[in-house]
Amino acid sequence: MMRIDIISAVPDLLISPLNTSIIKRAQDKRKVEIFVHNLRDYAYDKHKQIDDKPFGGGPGMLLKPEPFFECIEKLLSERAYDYIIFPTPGGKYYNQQMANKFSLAKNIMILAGHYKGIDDRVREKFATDEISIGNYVLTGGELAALVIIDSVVRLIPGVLNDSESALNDSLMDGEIIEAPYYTRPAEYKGMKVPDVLLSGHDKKIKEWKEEQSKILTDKWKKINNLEK
Ligand code: 6GU
Repeated sequence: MMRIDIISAVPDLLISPLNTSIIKRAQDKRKVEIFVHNLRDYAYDKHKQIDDKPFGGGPGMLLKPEPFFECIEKLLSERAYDYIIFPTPGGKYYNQQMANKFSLAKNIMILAGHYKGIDDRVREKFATDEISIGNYVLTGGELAALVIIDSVVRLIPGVLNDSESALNDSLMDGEIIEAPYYTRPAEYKGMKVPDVLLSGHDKKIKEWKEEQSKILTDKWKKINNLEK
């Protein structure tokens, strides 16, 4: 079973999403176990302080190194980690290939910063993979951690059922956009489901899906300035 440990100053941002829907089901099925560690539990000074002002000035507060070191070193004393992921806007842009790589791991640790970030010695000492989830700024690494966990857990064998994983076929490398899907009613507010999907003609349906997929993939490449 895969094990994921997340260290965070704001564990409430993580708890509910990790105990909902497919990620919850994956844990219930013993495909993955996920532990959220509250940074404050590792603040050993009398005021349980986890943040402090940055040296050199500037706005905002930084997470202090000691609680991270305490928590990380405790975890490292218990098992080896394949990856220690550090979500940061300065990291490598996350993609499906990276999710595929992480999904083969036994043990993963994720260090989620908040406020202005974490004292940089934590990254320097422990991070194996620095990851950004896109060109915009979040309030902390927690949402990025959830994105990474969701994309990794769904790849673990036995997590998705057949109908869920069929969606996955052509998306293996995240480079093909699938044809649109419709369900009943066949007409809603004057908007009709494409006739071919109601025809029962398997070969024509397959051809239509391939054609739509190509159109949407070309459009996706164009609006994102990818090749061609
Ligand atoms: Cl990983 N963290 C933060 N704080 N902002 C981000 C990000 C990560 N990726 C994109 N923006």
